[in-house]
Amino acid sequence: MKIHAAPPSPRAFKVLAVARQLGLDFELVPVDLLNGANQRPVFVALNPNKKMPVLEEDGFVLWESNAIIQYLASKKPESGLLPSDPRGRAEVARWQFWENAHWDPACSTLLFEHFVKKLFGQGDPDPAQIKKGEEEVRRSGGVLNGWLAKRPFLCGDHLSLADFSVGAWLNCAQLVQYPIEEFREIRRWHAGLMELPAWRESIVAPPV
Ligand SMILES: N[C@@H](CCC(=O)N[C@@H](CS)C(=O)NCC(=O)O)C(=O)O
Repeated sequence: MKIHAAPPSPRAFKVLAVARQLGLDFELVPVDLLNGANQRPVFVALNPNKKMPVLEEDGFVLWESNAIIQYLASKKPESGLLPSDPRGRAEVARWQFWENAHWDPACSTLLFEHFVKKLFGQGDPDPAQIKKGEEEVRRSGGVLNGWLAKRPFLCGDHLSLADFSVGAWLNCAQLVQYPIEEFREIRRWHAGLMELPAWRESIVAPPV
């Protein structure tokens, strides 16, 4: 099984961390975004969106990080990362859809403005975009913090894929200056995730 990824990205992180948490054998194929590796025909043949991460296994190709981690967890149902009962599975789906619709756009706006733009020589941060990103992180972060005040993990007492999908964005919290100082439950939860060896092993400092 190959995982094509640029490891510093939160979307790559969730895939690599879940694969390691599950103890799956895989080959990491680095995607050098800075040099346009995702634009090359060989990569576009895997993902016409020209985006990583991508999983490849015996001719099966899968893109979209949340779909990939669902596939990985399905290989190890005993891990409990993706429950098999309908309600447990729906709770994981709820937070993965929430991440895609709200948390990813909010966090990635700030990641782009504060860091990626400079890295790719795409100009100065745009104050209007930063304001928008901060408002969205505060709004969604309030929901997340309130939810975590009542349970140790996003889906209750046990670690699940939801924690990987949503928590992945917090590894770069300082770099990206998310306005989350007031959200104690988020910080408590993320500190717990950082205790997982698979989580720590998958954090890769971005190039500077
Ligand atoms: N929804 C997709 C988003 C993937 C994505 O946006 N990947 C970015 C890096 S984090 C990428 O490959 N960007 C390259 C480009 O747009 O040129 C997922 O979760 O897998």
